[in-house]
Amino acid sequence: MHLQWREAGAMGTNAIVGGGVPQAAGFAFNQRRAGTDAVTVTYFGDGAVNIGSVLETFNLAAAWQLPLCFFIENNQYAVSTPVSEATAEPRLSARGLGFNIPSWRVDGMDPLAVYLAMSEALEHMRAGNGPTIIEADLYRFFHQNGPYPGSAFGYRTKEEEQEWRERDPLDRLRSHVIRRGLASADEITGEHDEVVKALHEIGDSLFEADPAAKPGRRRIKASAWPDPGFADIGVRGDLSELDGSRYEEAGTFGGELADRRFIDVISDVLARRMAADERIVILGEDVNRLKGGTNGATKRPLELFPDRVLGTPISENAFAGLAGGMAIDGRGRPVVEFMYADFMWVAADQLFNQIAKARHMFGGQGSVPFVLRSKLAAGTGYGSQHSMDPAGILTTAAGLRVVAPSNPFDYIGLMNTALACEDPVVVLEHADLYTSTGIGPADDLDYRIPVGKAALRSEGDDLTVISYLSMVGHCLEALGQVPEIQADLIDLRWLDRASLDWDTISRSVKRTNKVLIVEQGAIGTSYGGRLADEIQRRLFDWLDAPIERVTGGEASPSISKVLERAAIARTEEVVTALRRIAAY
Ligand SMILES: Cc1ncc(C[n+]2csc(CCOP(=O)(O)OP(=O)(O)O)c2C)c(N)n1
Ligand SMILES: [Mg+2]
Repeated sequence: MHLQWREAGAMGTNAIVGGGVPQAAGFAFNQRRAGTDAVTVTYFGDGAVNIGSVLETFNLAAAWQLPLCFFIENNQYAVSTPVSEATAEPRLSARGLGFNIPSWRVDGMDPLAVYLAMSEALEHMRAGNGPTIIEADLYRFFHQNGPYPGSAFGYRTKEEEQEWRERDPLDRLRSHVIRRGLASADEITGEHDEVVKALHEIGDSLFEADPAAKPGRRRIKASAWPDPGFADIGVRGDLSELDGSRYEEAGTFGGELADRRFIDVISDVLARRMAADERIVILGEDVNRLKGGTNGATKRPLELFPDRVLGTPISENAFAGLAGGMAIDGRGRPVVEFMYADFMWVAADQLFNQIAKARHMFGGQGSVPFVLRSKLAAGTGYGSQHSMDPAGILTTAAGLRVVAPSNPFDYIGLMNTALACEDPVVVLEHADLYTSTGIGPADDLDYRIPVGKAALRSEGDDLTVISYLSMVGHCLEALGQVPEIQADLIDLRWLDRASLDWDTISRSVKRTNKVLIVEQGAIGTSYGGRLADEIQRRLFDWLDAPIERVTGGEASPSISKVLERAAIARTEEVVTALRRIAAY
């Protein structure tokens, strides 16, 4: 598990059953886009055939005709569960029919049969005809892990194991080779001994006799253990890729400013980056239709680069994973759109277990230049499964950077930074902001805003208000309505733990000695709780009052306008909190 050897083309083994399969589609996508005849082969078990990641990727790879071979190692069991108990269609290769994927079923104990099947599959994929499935019927002689046979656990018989033993593929290949005169028995034995010797040498370099245990027991040498200081190495990059950036802030910007519509700015900056970086590809549901997706965010990209704006089937886990694969491979720089933030739960494995962990899990050597644009739609009447603020959940993942632009000027700079960063970055967008206008550059689409830099939107000594995204505007409105409070308003911009701007927060809190954290969404998935915890830990001596918070209610918003309004926070809730603090 978690092994990667890029030089050998081994892109990473996975501890989530089926979890690597969507990424394989991303590798195949890059191979085809690079104009090579290389293909990707993803190996997984009979148990993995039933998980959504695999089935979604069957569909996506076939729809997009990717050169991807799904290689099913049907060893008859998933841990102790036999295939016949896990599915009503135990002919696993027959799954291909439902997705229009040509499939082969071979005797996996016969290396030549596997070779022939793979040769035919390769021909199919290299001819540009899309993915293939190979099901190899085979066996593991041992239990799923450890040194004992499966029969020792009672889920199969010794007789069954013996029958498969008699078809051992190594013995079988050996007898074929001898029969055909390709090598003598002695030569093969010599080769075999060579391999065993090499394995012993490797073992000896890692193990030594354990003086405290029974004779023959060995232990790992002290020198083979990693330094404990390595535990967090590689969680994210060092941002050196951003060296030499031209950073701008609206207040000091030398170019021409104009009133810009938020949604136009999204569309313009994406198109601008696509013109500059050929690796950038946009993917998501309907992004290639409706003149720029459901909100118009992909309008310019679609006009200028229609081949690089890809509408996906509805399969967040598969297309997020495919994009993760593109990024891990590095020849692609995907921008994924989630139509609604709530769908991150549907793609949770790819987002949290795969994309967010990949840099660290594979030893910190690779990068994952992946951008996810995710829309928050609280207030649009779409109800409890379309209205979440995902900031609190996304920022639990150490490997994700999370950015929340509150105005057009910042959106351009922050998206440019996200698209230059080698870490995965989630860019939050709020539907309320799409149709709003604000200050932005008249034509400059190339500046960046630094990682970890918040912005002060108003200044005052009474209170520090901390917020992000559309709630920044609501806070400004609220402060206008409560003139008895003069507050610093910090627009965090960068929300993930590693990118929080503690300089700005500390400077303010040391002056005001009071904090109000404002967010819109439900209390359970809230972002502010953890921020409050960190603030009281770092700044306890400067606080004169408990940290106050504005959040939505307990439930996710309902569709009814009245109930939705009651469930979320907007200007009025901030006003109430400010008045409470003023009276304190
Ligand atoms: C999503 C997920 N569920 C459960 C597990 C625990 N688990 C690890 S291996 C395994 C069985 C996998 O069976 P199969 O796909 O047939 O692969 P095999 O080990 O037989 O090659 C299970 C249930 C896991 N790692 N990931
Ligand atoms: Mg299996």
